[in-house]
Amino acid sequence: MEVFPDKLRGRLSSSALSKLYELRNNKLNSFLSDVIDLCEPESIYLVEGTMEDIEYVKRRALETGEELPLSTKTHTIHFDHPLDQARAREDTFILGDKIPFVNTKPKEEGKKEVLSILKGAMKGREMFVGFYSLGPVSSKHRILAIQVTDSAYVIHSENMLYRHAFKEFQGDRDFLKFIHSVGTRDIKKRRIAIDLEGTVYSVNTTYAGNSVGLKKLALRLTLNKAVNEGWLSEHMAIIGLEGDKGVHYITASFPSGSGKTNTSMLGRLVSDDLAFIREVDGEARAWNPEAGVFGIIHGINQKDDPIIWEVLHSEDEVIFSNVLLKSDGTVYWDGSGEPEPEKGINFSGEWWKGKMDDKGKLVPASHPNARFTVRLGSFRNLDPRFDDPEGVKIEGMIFGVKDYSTLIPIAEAFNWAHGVITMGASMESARTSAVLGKSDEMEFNPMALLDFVSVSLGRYLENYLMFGKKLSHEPKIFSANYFLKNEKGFLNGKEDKRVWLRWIVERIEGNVDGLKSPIGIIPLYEDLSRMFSSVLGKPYTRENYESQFTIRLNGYKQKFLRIREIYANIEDTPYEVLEILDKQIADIEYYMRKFGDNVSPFQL
Ligand code: OXD
Ligand code: MN
Repeated sequence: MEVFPDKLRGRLSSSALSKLYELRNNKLNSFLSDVIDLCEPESIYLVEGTMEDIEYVKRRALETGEELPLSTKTHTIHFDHPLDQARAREDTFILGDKIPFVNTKPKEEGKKEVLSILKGAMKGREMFVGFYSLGPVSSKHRILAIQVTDSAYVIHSENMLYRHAFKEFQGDRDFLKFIHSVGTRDIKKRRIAIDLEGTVYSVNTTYAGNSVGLKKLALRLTLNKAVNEGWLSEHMAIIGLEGDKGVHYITASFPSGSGKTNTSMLGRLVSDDLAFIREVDGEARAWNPEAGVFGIIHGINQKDDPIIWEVLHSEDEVIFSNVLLKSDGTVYWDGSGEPEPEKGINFSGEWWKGKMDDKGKLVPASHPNARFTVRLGSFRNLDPRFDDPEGVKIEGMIFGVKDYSTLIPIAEAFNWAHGVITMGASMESARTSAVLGKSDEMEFNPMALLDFVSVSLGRYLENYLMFGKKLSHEPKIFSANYFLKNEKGFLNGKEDKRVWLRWIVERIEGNVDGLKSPIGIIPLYEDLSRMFSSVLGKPYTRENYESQFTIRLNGYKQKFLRIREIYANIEDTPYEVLEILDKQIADIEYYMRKFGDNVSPFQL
């Protein structure tokens, strides 16, 4: 028996109603009628993804004042509440039993609370319903998702960041569900509640990392699904690197704000933030669940980020968020290399140079976590295969951190398990501005995913180790750190990462040997010297090499002891994890007995 709820009739246009009717998706209809009962919107707009829909949403975002027009007609600016400028860790929780390192709330209690805040939240408001696919629409691995929101800015962002897939909802298809309301913007009542059965509720927030369901909220659901089904749903960019023998795809996992977006611009862009990785015929294949970029804008300048700069200055559609709006209708952000204006409007309201907040701290012109939202199609380095339903074959994986004191710039793991555990699972990185709170504190952040794990780390790593066992072509695993310092300051220039990527490609193509060290395989001086010259046209001295690749054995040892302690205290950590860490520590200690606290690469 078909149920076509009456509730839908009064609130939808007749053409939207008949389209919904034609889908004959009872799960969808009953979901929508439940949301109507809960949020009580005045009207509903279905976003199928037609030109008309796209234009309508953009217009509504301006009419509601959620976005303001800029002098370039295709650009807009959006501001989030001053206390809602980043991901709200404390207000985001998985509904369910306690899991170490994961913010959880008992299911009944957490759900009751968020539902009570959402009750009637859309009264007098328009509700948008968007239909999307995570991953290429024609891929058999794509995941369908629905966003319901009363924010035109949120649905506008979804339209730019994800693939429309209305027709795919035909029949009783399953889908992930995201329910968002701007609410009353009362930060004390901000809640992001994640029900791993497939629904996320978000209210009293607009910052996209908390409100745009398909991005970081979906990641919690797909990660859980991946662990249950034996694949990987990761916080990783996907990049194609051109070698002498063709294009090789790698993934890159970096905590936000430590070089991921920038790294993805150095090759062919497939994804800048997220990856689904599955085993197919013994290969690791990857897809980008997204179709756009929600990137940090702070520090983006013409010299270091020419491709992003070009996109932000093109006629293509851009939503800027939390940057400074100037009186001429253009925008400014810190680190752009342009002169700081005297005044403007920013996330704190009216802004002038020297403005202090109520704690007596200078208010920056643009927020350190200010962002841009653009479509992938705007990037001239977009890989032609970014939408390939078969995905791309992954031959390398980078785990990168922002570490001022210990990790060398680049190293290769001995094998999958060594890389997964000592590089991925052992990541510690300086805290990012993408999260509310203090930045620059060192934080344990395995696979740059700690904020997004929705299962216990033990199960998560067990799945990773099992995944490796299914592969007959294991990707090589690398650790990277662009931020190493000594007493004189940073040891590498911003552009040096091009050389590390070149080394990775040459390792994949089997062109270069490496030097065995206790923590992995490291580059040989001669190879780097050749690459600095061919890639950057720069000399590379033996002193440069020695300062960058001296292995700070004691630093590494202390780090692995900290990591071992963490995993030893997690009940379901696979035994193999501790075994690998113990062996790693023992190997370092062996070198320490021979060389002391540091070993120069010339001694290896
Ligand atoms: C992001 C993040 O927005 O990781 O990508 O914070
Ligand atoms: Mn991210």
